[in-house]
Amino acid sequence: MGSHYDVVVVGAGFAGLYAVHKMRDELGLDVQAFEAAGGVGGTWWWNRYPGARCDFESIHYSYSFSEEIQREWEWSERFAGQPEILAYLEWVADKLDVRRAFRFNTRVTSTTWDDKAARWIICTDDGATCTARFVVSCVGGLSVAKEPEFPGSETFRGELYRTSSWPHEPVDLTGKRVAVIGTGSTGIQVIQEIANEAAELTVFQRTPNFAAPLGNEPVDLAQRRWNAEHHAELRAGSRQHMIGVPYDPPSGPALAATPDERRRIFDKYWDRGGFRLLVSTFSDVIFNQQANETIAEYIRERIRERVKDPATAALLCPTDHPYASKRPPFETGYYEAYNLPHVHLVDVRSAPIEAITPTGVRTSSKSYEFDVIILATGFDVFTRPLLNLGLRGRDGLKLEDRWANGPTSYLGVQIAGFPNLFVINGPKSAVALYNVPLATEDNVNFVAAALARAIADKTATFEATYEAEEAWGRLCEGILNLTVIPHSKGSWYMGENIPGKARAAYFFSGGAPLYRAICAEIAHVGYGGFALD
Ligand code: N01
Repeated sequence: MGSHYDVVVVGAGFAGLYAVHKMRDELGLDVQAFEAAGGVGGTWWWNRYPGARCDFESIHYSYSFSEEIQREWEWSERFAGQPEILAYLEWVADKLDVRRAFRFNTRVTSTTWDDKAARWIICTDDGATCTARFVVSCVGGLSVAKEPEFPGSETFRGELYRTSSWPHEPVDLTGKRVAVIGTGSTGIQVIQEIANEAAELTVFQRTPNFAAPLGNEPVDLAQRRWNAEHHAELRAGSRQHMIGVPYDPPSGPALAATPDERRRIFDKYWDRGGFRLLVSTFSDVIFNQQANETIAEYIRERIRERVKDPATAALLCPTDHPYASKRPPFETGYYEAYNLPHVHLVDVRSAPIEAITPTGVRTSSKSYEFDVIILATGFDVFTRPLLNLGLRGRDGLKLEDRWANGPTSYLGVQIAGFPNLFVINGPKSAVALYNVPLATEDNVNFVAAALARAIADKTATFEATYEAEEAWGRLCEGILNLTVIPHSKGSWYMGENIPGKARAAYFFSGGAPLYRAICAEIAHVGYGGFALD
């Protein structure tokens, strides 16, 4: 057996970097971290596809824990692109000197609880083994690509790329016939970016999406200075907002407004960018299907205005799910791309993709030839990244078996039966509807305080109880059922994008302030719902 550590951290994204800093530099613990990628960045290391960009404003989608980091880093665009976010995370990693805690290009293959010794045994794909008193998973929720259902991808004679493992060297699409499969946030970003580069671009769409303008622009010097001077008040506003960004509160219920008033408010927030259209317009659009239909129809109208061919516009208008019941994407010129003569939209709802062939794609009605195929078909969210750690808890309990009927957790941070394992942004945490860096900081701070308590009390095991987990699951389910989200079809929000995956509440949807207050209260009362032995 190799070395023993206080804590093993897995993952070097936003969560892993902060967790290492917190556990090592603030708690003084002996930390070993592993990362499958060749460097830091997590999502932003892997997702290098053309057009990759964050749709939360960077001034908010960044760490808030350090005065110095906030003061020194300046964002060049309102919604930064992948290269700038990766550069930021690399800069933070150097500033905190956390790289030396990591073994890169090293994947954790099994994580087994040793009941007698009250510690974890961690094996990695380089054949090494170590042990740790605590494991902190920072593997992310959207980090394992969905396995494509189409047979034949290995037979394709052209170039085939997945957005989530895009090559590091430039991919030249000029003069090529390109296919994009998938029109979620990723597909939309790729399509609008490459539409002018490819000779022919064919988009395979199964479900149209409600995309709204991103509203990106460069940040001028005056604004940068203002941001640097006001970050404290911006963060204070973020902490009070349900999605962790200081957006305007909504104007009351849509159903109480006249059609003209609704139009005025939707117009006001339409191109101001980001999630404002959802959270700053009307209070009932996320809860009431009739109210939701008012915003859904508004977006459809705007799509019809922008797409010249009425048949293409009709195909691009979602009609089978409420707005925001699937995670809403944001765009810049996405709909206009379909006005270009060399951009084609293929409906694979009516004629599904049957196979990738040596020369292209075959649907149930036609075969298409391509030089390049890009898969933007999404992720096996929340559960798969944790299952891939090969977790076995008390008495050899496999996480697969524990989660046979869907994921369970207490607060998203612990799983009953898996003592001393902590999860950052796990299933049933608040992260899906919450600005990720702030959600991350909340979870890491909670876990660090829990570890400090366990160490101070000489507690051998810190573990969520089954009862607490069940109650938390019911709360997550109950709040989600108040919203339109369960009316989505095929959304990763409900685990429905993966054939055979359990349909469940995968996250806490009660908003960031409530989540944070519950976590704080639970810590304050001595970690109710956790067994400290
Ligand atoms: O994945 P998705 P994504 N045949 O699951 C289609 C975050 N993100 O990578 O809807 C045909 O949303 C599928 O069709 P359907 C963000 O949280 C953030 O785009 O299942 N099509 C859908 O169109 C986002 O929500 C940013 O009918 C198939 C697409 O593939 C999350 O990542 C940027 C298919 C998958 O869409 C995931 O987004 C990008 C099949 N067999 C992503 N299987 C930011 O800006 C799947 N599809 C921060």
